[in-house]
Amino acid sequence: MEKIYSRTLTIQEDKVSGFCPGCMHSTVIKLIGEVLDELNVVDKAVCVQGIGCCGLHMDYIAYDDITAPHGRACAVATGIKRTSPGSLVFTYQGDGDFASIGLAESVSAANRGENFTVIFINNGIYGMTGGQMAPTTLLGMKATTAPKGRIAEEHGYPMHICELLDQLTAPHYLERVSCNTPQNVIKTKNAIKKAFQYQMEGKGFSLVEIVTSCPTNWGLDPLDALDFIEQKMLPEYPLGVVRDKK
Ligand SMILES: Cc1ncc(C[n+]2csc(CCOP(=O)(O)OP(=O)(O)O)c2C)c(N)n1
Repeated sequence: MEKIYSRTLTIQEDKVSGFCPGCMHSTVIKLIGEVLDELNVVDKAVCVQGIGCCGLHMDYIAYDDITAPHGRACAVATGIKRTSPGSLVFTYQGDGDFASIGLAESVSAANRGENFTVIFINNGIYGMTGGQMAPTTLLGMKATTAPKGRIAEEHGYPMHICELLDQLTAPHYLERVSCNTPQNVIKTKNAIKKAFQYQMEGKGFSLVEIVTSCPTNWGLDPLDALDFIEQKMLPEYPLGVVRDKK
């Protein structure tokens, strides 16, 4: 059972997680809860949720949140942060949401240097709708819309969001992390904390890309999915800081 953080920081245990076994959304939202708690900003937090499995987390964590139309979380977050600059605003978006349907809004917000944080969940697939190809799907990786695997000539290449945004002048902090090992979970937490601190200091746009698993749609059991991250995802999506203006 997941621990649930409420705005008063009590832990509710009356809900059972709806995430699939091995899904890392639950790991990431727990880290977000811990960071908000440690920074003492739970009451200031506003989460703008993307559409997808990421949105399920509104049932488990009780900060203020709003669900944006598919892909438009960065546009909604822009409005919230500009009208409520004292809030700690972050989007929580999958790769289908941020990098595909919402790419224009995502890149535009980054280019404007909006002072909010993006938590970008790269699981290489559209999770909620059953495993369609995302911009982040690996070459050769099967998806329901690419049953023979992704082919570069037909579908293009995996999209590297941190590196793409690194072409822009405005973003303050871009880092890619993962949750496939305990050490990497700690690094993920540190990256989320750093991004939130930068926002509180008024530094502008930050994005933390988290390479995660989707065992259900990858057709793997949770432990094999960890191996898949290590052997296939991380060579394509190397971990580390892509930009940190400090
Ligand atoms: C405008 C619109 N188009 C399509 C959908 C269907 N839809 C719901 S979730 C989803 C995929 C989300 O995938 P991703 O952003 O990768 O998140 P995940 O489920 O993997 O966390 C899609 C296409 C929708 N709800 N609204």
